[in-house]
Amino acid sequence: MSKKSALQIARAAYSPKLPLGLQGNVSIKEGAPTQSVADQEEVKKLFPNTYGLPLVEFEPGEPQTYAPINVGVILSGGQAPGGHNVISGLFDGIKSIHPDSKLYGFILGPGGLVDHKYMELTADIIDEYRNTGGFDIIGSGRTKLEEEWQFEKGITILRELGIKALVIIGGDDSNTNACVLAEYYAAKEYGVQVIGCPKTIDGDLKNDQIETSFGFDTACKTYSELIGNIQRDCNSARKYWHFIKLMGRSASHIALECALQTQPNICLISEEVEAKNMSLADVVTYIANIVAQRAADGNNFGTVLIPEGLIEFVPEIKKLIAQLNDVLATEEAKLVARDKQIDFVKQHLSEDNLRVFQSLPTTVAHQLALDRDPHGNVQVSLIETEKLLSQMVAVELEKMKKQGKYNGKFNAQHHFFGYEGRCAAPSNYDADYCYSLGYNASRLIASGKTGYMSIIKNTTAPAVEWKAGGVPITMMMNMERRSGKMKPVIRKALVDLNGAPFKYFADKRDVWARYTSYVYPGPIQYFGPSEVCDKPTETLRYEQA
Ligand code: FBP
Repeated sequence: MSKKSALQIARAAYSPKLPLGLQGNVSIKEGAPTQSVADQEEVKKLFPNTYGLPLVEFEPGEPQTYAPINVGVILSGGQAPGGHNVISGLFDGIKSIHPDSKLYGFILGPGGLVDHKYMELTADIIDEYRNTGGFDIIGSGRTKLEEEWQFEKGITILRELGIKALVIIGGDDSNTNACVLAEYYAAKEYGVQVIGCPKTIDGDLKNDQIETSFGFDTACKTYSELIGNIQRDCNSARKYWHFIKLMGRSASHIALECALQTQPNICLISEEVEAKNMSLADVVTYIANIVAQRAADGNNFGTVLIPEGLIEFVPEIKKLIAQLNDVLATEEAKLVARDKQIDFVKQHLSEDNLRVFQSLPTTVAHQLALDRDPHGNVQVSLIETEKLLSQMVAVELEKMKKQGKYNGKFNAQHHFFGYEGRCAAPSNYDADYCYSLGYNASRLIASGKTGYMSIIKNTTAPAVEWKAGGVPITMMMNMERRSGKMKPVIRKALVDLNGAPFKYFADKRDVWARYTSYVYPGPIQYFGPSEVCDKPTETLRYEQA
């Protein structure tokens, strides 16, 4: 084991808080049957065994005796702070059910289940990872679990290890696949339950039942600390415009939350760009006008927050990506050599899409056309939107200068904050939330549930008042077009332009643009007053107000 930092040693002693409903013996309260959020008939047909199940909630109850249970756990997709606490909560939960219960971790994501790579997670291993960031206890991966042969390979190893329940910790795609697996094992009567846990720093796995995905809190606080530091530097030297791209593949929740925490001069929200049908040129003009206004006030500096997924939301580029996805999903495309693919896609694009495609810098065009993750998503973290925008703003400002509309200096610095926040030591919020999600998953297992996601609600209240329970995953599904086919998927939560967090931001942004109103949040605190250490995100605070 590598050397530990002083904080890591002190933090290992932290006891995550649990909701009252999970402390001691529990009883389960079941609600009415549920429906999917849309496309009810199609989703029901695809999930005959796991559709329509009730919402459940745990309350303090009478003592019960259980047999030991073997459980498997998988970390799926991008890292998010708190994953180790989900696993330690699950471990403590199944041990409280019966001390002879065992926990097995599948190595490097869903691929570990298929390839039979696993390890038993014993108490001494778990203790090394309590309250730490990262997913390194067993590693994570993006293998898609969606084909029958994978499910069959999975059941072989699950039977060999006597595993009766599998917990999949992942985002919307991974939980969709968890539900497909739950349905398959239920239909085949294999006797293995599947439970999901809502993970992703992106914050887009949320709805009426899921208040937030874990990791969002810590990641946003980490980025906001860095943005605050940059803003202080920026306001000290007064000579740079900082273009800061923030992770969040699709939705702009991270950018919005960081804006609420730091009050930058500009924050773009992809969902608004789409709703207003803004072109890339419109976005550039919006930024350039603010730069010019600040320059007129003598302020040749500022900060711009850019959500990673922006490019996919600019309507003209979104249309282009949709056609690229369809073109690339054809059998014909799969036979084309990689170095011939650009020419191939160009031949298959409509006139409008071809014009947009050719107007993009070559690197961006190539990234849009070629690079996809295993779920078919454009790898937006590879696209340097922050540089693309600052270069286009510089050109626009030159034009404005010639027209006498701008007379300032424009020097840009570029940053991308993503990986910096995904493995940070979890904040108290994430440490408690994740531990509760994992512990709660053990209670869903003990209650015989499958096709459910572990949920903890009321999280802006003190932890003891949090509500623990489960939501049927099918309840969050609708049908969407993926890789050229209609598929059942959990609906992604984008920034709600009528929601309180965005409305607050929209109300303040003109003042933040013109005047320097920076806030400097500083680093996450683990020791000290509760209003500093246990503060939830601004997003949750406004949403729950
Ligand atoms: P998940 O949705 O799997 O949690 O991952 C989110 C994310 O962190 C995005 O914000 C980012 O675009 C992507 O992962 C980067 O993926 P990778 O780690 O494969 O580079």
